[in-house]
Amino acid sequence: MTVFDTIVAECSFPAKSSLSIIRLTGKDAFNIFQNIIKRDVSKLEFRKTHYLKLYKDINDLNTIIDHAVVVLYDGKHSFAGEDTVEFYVHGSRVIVNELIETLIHFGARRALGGEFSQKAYLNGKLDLTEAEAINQLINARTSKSKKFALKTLEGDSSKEIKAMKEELNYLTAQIEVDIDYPEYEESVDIVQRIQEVVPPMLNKAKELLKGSRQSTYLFNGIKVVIIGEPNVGKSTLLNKILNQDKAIVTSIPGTTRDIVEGEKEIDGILYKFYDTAGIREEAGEIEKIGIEKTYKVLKDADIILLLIEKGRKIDEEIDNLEVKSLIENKPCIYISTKKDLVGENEYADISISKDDENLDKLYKLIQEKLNIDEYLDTGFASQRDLDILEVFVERLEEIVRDLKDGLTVDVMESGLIEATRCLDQMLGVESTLEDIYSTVFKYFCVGK
Ligand SMILES: Nc1nc2c(ncn2[C@@H]2O[C@H](COP(=O)(O)OP(=O)(O)OP(=O)(O)O)[C@@H](O)[C@H]2O)c(=O)[nH]1
Ligand SMILES: [Mg+2]
Repeated sequence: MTVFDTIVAECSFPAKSSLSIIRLTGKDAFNIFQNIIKRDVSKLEFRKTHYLKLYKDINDLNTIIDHAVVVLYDGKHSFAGEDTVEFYVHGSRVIVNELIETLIHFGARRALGGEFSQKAYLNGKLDLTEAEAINQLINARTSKSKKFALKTLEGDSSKEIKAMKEELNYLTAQIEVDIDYPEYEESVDIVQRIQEVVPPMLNKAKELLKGSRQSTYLFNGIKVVIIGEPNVGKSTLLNKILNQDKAIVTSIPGTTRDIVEGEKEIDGILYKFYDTAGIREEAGEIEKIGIEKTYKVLKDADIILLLIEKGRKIDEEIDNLEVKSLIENKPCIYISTKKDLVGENEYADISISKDDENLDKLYKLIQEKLNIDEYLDTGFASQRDLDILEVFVERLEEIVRDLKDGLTVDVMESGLIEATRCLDQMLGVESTLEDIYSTVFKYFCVGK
C-alpha cells in the first residue's frame, strides 16, 4: 500500500438515498475505468458530464451495475491533483458496493480516511492548514464555525504565515551575509532590522493565536456550567434553555445528582450547558458524590452561571458555596432566580423567573462576558496549529527579550531559525512530514 495507489471511496453519506457519489483517484484511474464502460475513455472530455452504462464486465453486457452520470478530471484540475473519475450513481447500497468492488477488482484500493486530502497535500494542491480546514468544514456544526473553516480554506491565515516565514528567512539570510562578509560595505544594521520586523510580527502572531483560541470555542462548543444551592432553579433554567424536559425538577432540595447536559446554538455559536447538583454542606451520601461531580465540571467551565434564590450578595454566596478557588479567573454571571416570588435582586447581573417569556437578555449577557463580538475571524481551527502557534509566539517573545537585553545577533539568529521552523511545521514543509500528516489525516472521514 502506497500513497501512489489508485484509490476509491464513497464520498457521500453511506446510506440509502436518491444519489451516491463515488470517487476514483490515482494514476491508473482512467485505465481502471476503461474496464467498466464500452466507450473509449480517451475520447471522453474532462470536466463534462457523461451519461454512461457501467458494467461489471464489458464482455458480458448482462452485468450492468447502473446507468450513471460520470465526470472525469485530469490531475491538474482535480481536488487531489491526480486523474479522477467521479460517479453519480443511484443511491442503493447494492449499486454502491458493486461499483466499488468492481473498481477494486480492476486494480483500485479502498481509500483510507482523509486519503484524498492527503494526495491533494502531497501534490501541492493544499497546504496542511488548508487540509485541516476541509476537515473542520465537514465537521462544522454551526454557521459561524462553517464560516471560519471556509475562511481558513481560502488560505487567508496561511498567507499570513507564509509572509512571516519569508520575512524571517530574509532576516536570517541578512545575518548570514553579515557574518560571512563583515567587510561588505552596504550591510544593514541587523539589530535594527530585527527590531523593525520581530515586534510587529509578534503582535500579528498574538492576534492569530487569539483568533485560533476562539475558533476552538466555535468548533468544540462553549462550556456553560450552572451552579447554586439546592432548589434555586438550576434544572428549571436548563430545561428552559433547551426547551425540553431534560432534567428532573421537584421542590425537594437535592433532586439533581448527576450532571445533566444539553447543547444549544445561539447566534451561530454552539454552547454546551451543564446542570449540576446543588452545593450544600449537609448533603447525604449520594448528593455528596453529585457535588464532587459539580466541582469537577466547574474546572473545565468556560463560563459559569451562578444562581441565587434570595437577596444574598454575590461574594457571600461564593463563600457560602465554597467555590471561590474554582471560579476565580473564569467569567461568571450572577443570576437571581424566582423573581416572581422574591422580586429583583439588586446584587445580581440579572433576575429571572421560570415564566419569563424568553432568555434573550441572559444570552446577551453570556455573549458580552465572553466578548463574542470581538471574535476575530482569522486564525486556525485545529489544535495542532494552535499548539505550534503558541510555541511560535514564545520564540518571538524570547527574541524581543534578547533585543531588550542587548544580546548578540548570533544568539538571536538561532531564535529566528527556531521560529521559522514553527511556521514550516504549520505549513507542513518540514522533514518530519510523516508524523505531521499521520496526526492531521487520521481524523478525516473516508471519502475525503
Ligand atoms: N415560583 C417559582 N418557582 C420556581 C422557579 N424556578 C424554579 N422553581 C421551583 O423551584 C423548585 C426547584 O427547582 P429546580 O429547578 O429543581 O431546582 P434545582 O436548583 O435544580 O434543585 P436541585 O436539583 O435540588 O439542586 C421547583 O419546585 C421549581 O418548580 C421560579 O422562577 N419561580
Ligand atoms: Mg436540579
